[in-house]
Amino acid sequence: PPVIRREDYRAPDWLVPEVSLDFRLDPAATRVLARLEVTRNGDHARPLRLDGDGLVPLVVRIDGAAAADTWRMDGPALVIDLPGAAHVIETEVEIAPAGNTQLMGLYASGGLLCTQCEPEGVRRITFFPDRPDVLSRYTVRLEAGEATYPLLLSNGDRTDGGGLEDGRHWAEWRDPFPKPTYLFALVAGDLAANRDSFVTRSGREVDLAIWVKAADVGKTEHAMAALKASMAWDEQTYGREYDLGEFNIVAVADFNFGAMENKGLNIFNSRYILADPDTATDGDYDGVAGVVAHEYFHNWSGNRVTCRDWFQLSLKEGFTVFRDQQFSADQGSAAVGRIENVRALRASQFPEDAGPLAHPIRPEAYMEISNFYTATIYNKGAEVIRMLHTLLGAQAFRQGSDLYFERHDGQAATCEQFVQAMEDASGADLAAFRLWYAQAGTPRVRAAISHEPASGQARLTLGQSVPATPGQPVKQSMPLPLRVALFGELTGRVLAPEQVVVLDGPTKEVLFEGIGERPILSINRDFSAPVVVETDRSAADLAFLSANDDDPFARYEAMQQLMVDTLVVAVATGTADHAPVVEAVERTLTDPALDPAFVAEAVLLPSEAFVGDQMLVVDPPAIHAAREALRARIGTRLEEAWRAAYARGQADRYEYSPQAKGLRRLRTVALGYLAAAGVADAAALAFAQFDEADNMTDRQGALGVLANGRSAEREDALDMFYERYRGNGLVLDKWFTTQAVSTRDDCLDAVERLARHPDFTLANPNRLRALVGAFASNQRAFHDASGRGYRFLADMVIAVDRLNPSTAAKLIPPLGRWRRFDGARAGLMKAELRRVLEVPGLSKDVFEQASKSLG
Ligand code: DPP
Ligand code: ZN
Repeated sequence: PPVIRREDYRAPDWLVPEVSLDFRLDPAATRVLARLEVTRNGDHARPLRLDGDGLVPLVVRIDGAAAADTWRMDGPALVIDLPGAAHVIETEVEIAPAGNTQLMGLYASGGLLCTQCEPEGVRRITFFPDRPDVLSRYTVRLEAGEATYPLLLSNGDRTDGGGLEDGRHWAEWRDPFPKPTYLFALVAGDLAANRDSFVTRSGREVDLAIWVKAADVGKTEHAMAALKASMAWDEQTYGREYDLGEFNIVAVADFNFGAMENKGLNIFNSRYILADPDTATDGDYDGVAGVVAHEYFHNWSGNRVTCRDWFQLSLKEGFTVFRDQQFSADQGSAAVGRIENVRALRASQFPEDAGPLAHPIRPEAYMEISNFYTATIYNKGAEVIRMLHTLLGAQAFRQGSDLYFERHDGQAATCEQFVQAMEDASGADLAAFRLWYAQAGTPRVRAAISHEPASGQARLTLGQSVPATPGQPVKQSMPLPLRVALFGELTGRVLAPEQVVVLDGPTKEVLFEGIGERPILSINRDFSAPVVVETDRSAADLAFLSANDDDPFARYEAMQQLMVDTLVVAVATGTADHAPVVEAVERTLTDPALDPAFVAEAVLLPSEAFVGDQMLVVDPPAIHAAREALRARIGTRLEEAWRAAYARGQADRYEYSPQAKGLRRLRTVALGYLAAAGVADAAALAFAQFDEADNMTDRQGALGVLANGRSAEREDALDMFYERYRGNGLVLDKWFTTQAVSTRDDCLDAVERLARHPDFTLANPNRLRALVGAFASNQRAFHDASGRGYRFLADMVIAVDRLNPSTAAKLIPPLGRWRRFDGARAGLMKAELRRVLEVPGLSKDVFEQASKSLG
């Protein structure tokens, strides 16, 4: 497949300022009539090229006349030779949404017809210049059978509609804001709404509606509250107001992404809309609020200002993830939110940055853009924006964002223009900062502190290196904003209050005066730079920080480092001193001043995968054994404290509040440690929690603990859970995932069996991720020495690729980590990648990921 390069960007030859689309909707055969007003862009003689994917033109008219000899097909595209500067082009095609298993373009899901057009879905619906820098005003007419499709939605505001003969009806929608193809959307179906309204700060009333199946309307309250909170927050924090009379959200069960920010008509994966206490965990509630906010914020960062080309994807995604993270921090616990952000970054972005698929947040080349909706573009992209916020300060950052929106409203912009606006508004020199857009790889920072008691001087020595990544063997130093503070070992006092040190060369020294006692270094506080920090801090220093640092993230981080150091030693030598970890956990667990939500995160051991990431050669069974041994030790030694935390988390009645959430979280963490300790009543406690729960957080938490064990209660609970929720796809996903992430020896057998379960399907991306994606994250089971885990994943990739290439390709990265494993495992992993590549008719999505992964 051809490689598309950023340096080859050329402005579009033709623009389409106005478009009318007329849909005669039918699942088997939908007619799409398009009327494009096209204008030549610049002085050239090139023809009009309309992208298509699997489309056959039934009619092509130019300025109202059939013109058979002026157009031709060039592969999937329709090419028309045109004189002059402006024309009207009409085309007609027929498509079959019911047969669209890619879930890209117009497709059917659970009796609905809906669209997903980002990044290149419109070319599967109609002939069009399907690129983000062609902005058009859309008028959309929808026509369908009224009984099956009483609801007809598109972007913008509804302008007209009515009944027709033969039980059909129609609606017309007009979106006054020019937008690229990827933001086009329509929905037809039989849905009910949770309706509300929002008055913007300038006094305009906006009609809000969240459309779901009638039986699910009761599960939309949390999403609606999040939507209204997001609308108010964006006015207050960024001065951004909503701009249409309506805002519609639709939930669908089959969806490739989490959600989609189509102008005025957001379409969501139902897992990020539906939530009630019986079916959604506290984590699910957070996911709903975060994604509702994310998509809403795109109305400015993405829609009003969009991307010039797909290499600029992080322009909208990095900025919008940063915005949704800020929002969530303001709504709930900022400390726990930051811990979760960093944990997600380390779980998915760091491995990506260290492997064969590493790319800068603004990539240079791709075969298939769907492969670049990555943790790097999204999560590292957000960290880059966060560093700008740190470097410039909140006020200058806001001035920069105001200038960016003011300059580029209605345009398709670039990452460079964003940085330029930040630079112009703040006066800061961001020349070196631009490297963050160009260089891949996670920088490593070495930090050491020395102290001279006589002079009262402390010297912080910093060094950085940026590892080589594919296509980038040599790297320049990047500006790394590191929040630093010093604490006194003896007094526990702050010796040097927090300051931002910018490490902008290979090395740097920072001198601190008046340091009367040995200082302990607290660095990269609040995770101010997305880097790996290496220090020679002792277990005692880390334990000190885990108990005394005044930055909650740094406190969490010190504990994690202590745990990681202990586990790495245990894996390397077969034994380690558990005492410092046990003592640090005890101190945190029994500190009454700490928020239980924070405690629950701080006392969790790092994942097996994260421990593996610290090692030259990953040894999955040894890591598993070392981690389980440490878990058991923490459980046994602190049994009384875990029992106390467990009892404290027992609520009379479910409540949704930050306090109640924190206690629930800590309760299940405590249950996990009691089970790890092997206390006699662990299974009975877990089963009672499972059985008596009045909320999904407690129920799934207990099920997860049981699923790791060998009790009779385990099978009972899994059966009961299945019987109770078999009709609810989102909850059934949890049943699959719980078994796929189990720490039991027979997990792989169970996963292979579950793949043959009647409720397993390749057609639904959520179900696929629930079983196959979750399993691939289970380091020990996936990396079973037999290679069966690899074969299972490759079989899934091959099977899914026939239906849904973009989703199949997302399963490949775990196989690409072969360089990190021993020769036998690496050989088995590579063999599976080769087997995938030999499949005839492979999609370019899977080809790109598998061939790059083989390296
Ligand atoms: N643009 C979507 C989102 O990240 C993904 N398709 O919100
Ligand atoms: Zn997004």
